Amino acid sequence: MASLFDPIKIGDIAVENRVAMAPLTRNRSPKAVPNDLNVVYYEQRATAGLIITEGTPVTQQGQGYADVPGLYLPQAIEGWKKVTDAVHQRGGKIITQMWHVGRISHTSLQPNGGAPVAPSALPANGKTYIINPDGSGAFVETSQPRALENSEIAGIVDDFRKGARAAMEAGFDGVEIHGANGYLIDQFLKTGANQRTDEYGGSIENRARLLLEIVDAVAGEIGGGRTGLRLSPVTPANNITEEDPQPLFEYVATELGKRDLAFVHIIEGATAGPRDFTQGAKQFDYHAMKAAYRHAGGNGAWMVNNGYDGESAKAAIESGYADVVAFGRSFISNPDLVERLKTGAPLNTPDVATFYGGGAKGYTDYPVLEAVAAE
Ligand code: 8OZ
Repeated sequence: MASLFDPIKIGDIAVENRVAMAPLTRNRSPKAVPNDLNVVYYEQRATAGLIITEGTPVTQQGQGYADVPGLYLPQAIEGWKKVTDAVHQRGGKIITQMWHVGRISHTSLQPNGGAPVAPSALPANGKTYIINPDGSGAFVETSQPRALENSEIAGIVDDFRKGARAAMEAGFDGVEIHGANGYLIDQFLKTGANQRTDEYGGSIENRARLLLEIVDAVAGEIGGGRTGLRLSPVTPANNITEEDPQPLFEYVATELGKRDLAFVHIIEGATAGPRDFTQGAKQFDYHAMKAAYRHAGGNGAWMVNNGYDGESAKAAIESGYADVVAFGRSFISNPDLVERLKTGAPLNTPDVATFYGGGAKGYTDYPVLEAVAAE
């Protein structure tokens, strides 16, 4: 029986244990460039089997929030090199989450102050985070998006391919494609945001086309063994809705299963909310989705996320359901989460007020066990 603390190969990436650090937006990289404080933060968490970085937009058009680090500026690649070096020095593995927010953006963040892009010109009725001209931060309504022209879509696929190449230059062990949480790829997947009448809208096959084109472009560029993706079949995050998620995600799982990928990462339920949240007429069946993936030949790691604790994570691994469990909020407040889960030590409580934006406070100042013991 596998244990949460056993090594595993996630595609081509050999990791020390099955505890992953989930992607976490922290808004501490002004000008989209990772800095020395970000290096300290990731280095502190290098005992995770696998670190998945915060979402990193592949283009400025893919930016939806102030002060998130990107993958599209040469300075950002230099900044990320320091991060990946520090994590590798401590024996960790780190991949980056490649992101395009689609309609979850604001004109002030877009190239030339333009409208954010989306499958259809439907506003999200959600909020994003910007920096005011006076330097203060604010949560504001997302801007009215415009529908992407059919002729623009190949360029977006290519942006992800280039992002994957940039990630390799920056020293990452691989990438996670962000297909979750109501951002661009999820907007294409789901009926609540996609009313297109071309080959990217309508049928399940059409709505999944952008995702699969991106997966193929990225895997073609850097290898499937370094390519994973994140999906959230039923989340309401960023006002995304889907009336019938089960057949959609079983189709996606089947198509992914035909490809050689490192992992599939599933957010179960509402992102950072109830695990039993669902959309559609019936409770979503994650086991059926996984079975569709394996049945189609998929042999990537099955990574699960959302509200796991040590006990439920161990149960998910030991039952054979999950290969890797990703922890988000508990990694914010416990840099040495793996050690704490192993020893049953208590966890520090995360401070919600310092999740987004700011400096070292609530970012790099959470205590580790040794420091607690030495006090
Ligand atoms: C919280 C705040 C801003 C962005 C996601 C990238 O939900 C995010 C995100 C989370 O995937």
